[in-house]
Amino acid sequence: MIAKLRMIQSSLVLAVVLLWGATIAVAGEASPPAPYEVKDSPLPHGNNGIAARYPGDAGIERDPAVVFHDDFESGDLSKWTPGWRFDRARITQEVAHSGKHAMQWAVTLSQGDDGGNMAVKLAPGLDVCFYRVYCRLPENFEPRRMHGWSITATTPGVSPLGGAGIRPTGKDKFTLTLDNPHNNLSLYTYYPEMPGKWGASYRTEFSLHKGKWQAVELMLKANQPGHRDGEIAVWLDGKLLGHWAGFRYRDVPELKINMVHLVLYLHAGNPAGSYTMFHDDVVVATKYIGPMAPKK
Ligand SMILES: [Ca+2]
Repeated sequence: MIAKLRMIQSSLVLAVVLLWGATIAVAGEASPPAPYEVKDSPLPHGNNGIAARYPGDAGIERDPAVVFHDDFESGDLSKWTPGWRFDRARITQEVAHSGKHAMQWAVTLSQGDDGGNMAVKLAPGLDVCFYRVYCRLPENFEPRRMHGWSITATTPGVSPLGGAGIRPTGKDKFTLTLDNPHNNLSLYTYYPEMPGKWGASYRTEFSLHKGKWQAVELMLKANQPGHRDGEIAVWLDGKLLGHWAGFRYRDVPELKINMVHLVLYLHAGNPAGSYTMFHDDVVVATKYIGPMAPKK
């Protein structure tokens, strides 16, 4: 009887050792499963978001899912935290998507890259963030040589948009940036399991248009620590252009999305000259926002 018990005991020990071995094998796997495009995405699109309930965005800031709104009708940029080359930011009445005011990046490209950045801090931090911006690109630049706006999660002391080429650890940061290489709207994202050290690009087949107001919406959903269930998505005027899932963005729940950035970054590959990029009707929320609904 005792011998039998000992045998069972040894089998249990062996089973635990094997399980432990399997755990080590998983932790040390050479290439983790890559994120994948979600076909037939269940995400909402079109006029099925928060904005549909607030024609002209009137009162949208009072929706329980909305954490930030700026239509720039205050005539200033006091809701924003100045970032890189903030002196290029202006309030303009030249063109506006809503009301009489919009925000404008006024950039004179001479030597090297140029642009500007301003940000909104989100407190408390979020596990999922939808970020809708109306933008109007200048007629005279090559959109393939620009980077756009971002959603970031950082711990104190970590630069949200700096640190290019540094792989996140799972505890310090993750980011999502709108990008436009080869004139394809793309999502550029930093996460611990990205294949290279420069971030990974998820490309759609769609392009931004010049000289026209367009609603671009980004979604960044953090994973549950221990799971690869983070997601990203992008919409243009309510059309879902791309949705990818399977990201491990973080290993600790306290690393949350805590900033959005309104960025224009122009590469020196554009001809020297003056460029203006207009923004209006910014909304940040925890649910799909969608394009502005017409006023009744
Ligand atoms: Ca406005």
